[in-house]
Amino acid sequence: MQSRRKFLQNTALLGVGSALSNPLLAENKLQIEKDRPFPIVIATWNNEKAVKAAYQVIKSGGRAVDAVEMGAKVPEADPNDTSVGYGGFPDRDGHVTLDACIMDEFGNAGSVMFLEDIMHPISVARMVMEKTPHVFLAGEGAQQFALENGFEKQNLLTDKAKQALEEWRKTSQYQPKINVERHDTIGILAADSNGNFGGACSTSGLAFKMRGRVGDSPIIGAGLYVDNEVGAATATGLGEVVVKKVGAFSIVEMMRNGKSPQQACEEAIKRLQNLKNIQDLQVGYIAVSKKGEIGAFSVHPGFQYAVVQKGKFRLVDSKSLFSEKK
Ligand code: SD4
Repeated sequence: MQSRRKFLQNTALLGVGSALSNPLLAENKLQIEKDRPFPIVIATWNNEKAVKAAYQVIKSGGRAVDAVEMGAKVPEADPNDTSVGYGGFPDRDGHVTLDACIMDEFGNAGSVMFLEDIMHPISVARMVMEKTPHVFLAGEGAQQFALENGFEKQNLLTDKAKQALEEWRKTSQYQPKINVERHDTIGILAADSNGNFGGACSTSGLAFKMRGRVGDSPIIGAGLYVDNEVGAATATGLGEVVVKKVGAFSIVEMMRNGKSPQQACEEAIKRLQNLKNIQDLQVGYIAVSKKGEIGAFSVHPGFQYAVVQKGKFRLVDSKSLFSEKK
């Protein structure tokens, strides 16, 4: 009698053979591949190098979660990016404190917040996801975990960031206003060739924030949310308002209920309208659906997002609630 294993092997071989020998089936398969919107990588702001690095990971057979981790590491290591990792602007006491989170296609999540002296918080967040029973690690505990797992302490405060703090201290006016600082927080979403998602978000948070302040970026559901059945969303801008509206999760839920990513991002921004001072703040959302559709929307003009889809890069100006540049 034929064993079950042998039977499966034979039928698999038969399947491949008939697809290859049937030109119609082979052509169909090619067409399906061509029409597929995946792989796709999309990130907040002009994170061109990051989306390209992430895309490369997928092309080399990596998972979407590997891709977004790699993508987020690009601005984390860039001293000229003043909103993420090394070179990030410090809090008002002169400390660079980092927030990051990551999610994979199985709904796993990991996050670090208020982490100091570690260049790649996104990789620590991934380790929290994969090596601990927890989701969030904060402050000293997050750093201890990182050091125990092979990360090294590094001074992340650059001369440029120090100078910016000194300049700010001349007035010490803390009123987060739109575009007063270069917003470059990276929120990055990816889907591999099979449409499996991953997402990551990494930031040094608001420049000159109070010591201990944590924003939306490491908060699962606020700064980032991935649901492999539906799609993914991420946020940038003033974290306090994103947290209050649980931004990324609300976008994914709206997509689950039938809205396109564009409609969902617009609705999520409109929901900020009942908060006071909306005209003085900036928030940008991006989202991707399971169909590979993209959405983006912001409060004010000036928000851009970077995309690589089927090998092609583009930088897109997001539509916004207000049309006048402030
Ligand atoms: C925060 N959302 O910490 C971040 C800041 C940001 O581009 O996105 N800057 O509130």
